[in-house]
Amino acid sequence: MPRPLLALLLSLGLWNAAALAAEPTATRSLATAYGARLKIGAAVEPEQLADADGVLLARQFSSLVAENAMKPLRIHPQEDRYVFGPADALVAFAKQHGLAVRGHTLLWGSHTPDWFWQAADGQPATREQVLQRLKQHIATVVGHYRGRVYAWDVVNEAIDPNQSSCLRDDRWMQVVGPDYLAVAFRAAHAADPQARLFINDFNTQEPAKRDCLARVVKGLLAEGVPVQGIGHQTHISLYWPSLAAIDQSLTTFARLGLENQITELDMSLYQHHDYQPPQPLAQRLNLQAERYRDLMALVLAHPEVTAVTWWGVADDHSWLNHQPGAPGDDQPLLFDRQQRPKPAYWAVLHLRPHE
Ligand code: 9MR
Repeated sequence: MPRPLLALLLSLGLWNAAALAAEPTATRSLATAYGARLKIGAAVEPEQLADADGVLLARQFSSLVAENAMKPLRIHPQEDRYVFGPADALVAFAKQHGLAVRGHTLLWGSHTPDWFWQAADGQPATREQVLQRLKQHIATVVGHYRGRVYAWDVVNEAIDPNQSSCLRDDRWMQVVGPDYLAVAFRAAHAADPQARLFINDFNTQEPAKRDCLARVVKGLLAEGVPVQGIGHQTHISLYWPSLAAIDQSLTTFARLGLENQITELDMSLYQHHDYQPPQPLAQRLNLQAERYRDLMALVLAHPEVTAVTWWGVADDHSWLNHQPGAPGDDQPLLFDRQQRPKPAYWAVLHLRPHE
């Protein structure tokens, strides 16, 4: 279908009906449409693999990430106990269906298990003890998935533009200091030299945060720390932020010679903490399609972007529906609660014609 015609259908709100009539999803997929240009991923919990979301994941996507199963609290709940089973199930599913795997995450300050900070005698753990545990944790987890996880979010949500250091004032900073980042990246690289290593954060398009992130990463690169890319979470809404801000952020990191990935994409149909949207639902679903199309066009104009991962498979399972105060009926992804393609799906699919 020619682009102008599609644009017209979109603007008339007829995209979904027209596209659905034209082609069944069973024969088209995001994975084939985006082929070698971009990995198209989704976050998933092990329990979803056996249900309709699992079928859709295998059919439409070329990559997956564990929504929670690889986080330190889940995979390493006690110093002498690793729980690999649930994450192993995701990796086995990926292998069975030919999907790549992103690893999320090796270090997330506010989500570090308590045992990291405690010595055996009940006293606080020393700096050396904490660093030793960090190295052990990363060596074990990255080693376990060596060759099977192609990219890791080594450090998640460390940046805080309100701190002079640009780093969040959490226990890692208080007990270890800024060196924890370099230690984490070096440990991950040693455990799997082929894995692509990312620093991952939200609101990377906000100028102050973007500039802080750039400063921290430049510092790491100057020390020879193996950081290959920036993970831009991209939890956005219909109304915020501007795509120009996202463009500027991608450009900032591309100029540093880094790879960019969109790692946790979703687009709320609500404004932040405002659940009285100005437009009716059908109109917002079409606006969502247009904005997803424009975002993907922007991504395609950035050759250093190598993957786009949605933070969920379909609207039946999204963290946005479990936020305090949220009505629980948000629809931020490409497929609806019955795994049917939404206008946003067709917009994203047709932007990249089958190769
Ligand atoms: O979607 C995840 C939710 O199920 C968890 O309860 C929560 C805490 O572990 O994390 C959510 O995922 C987050 C991701 O790991 C990091 N960026 C923000 C995501 C949404 O909160």
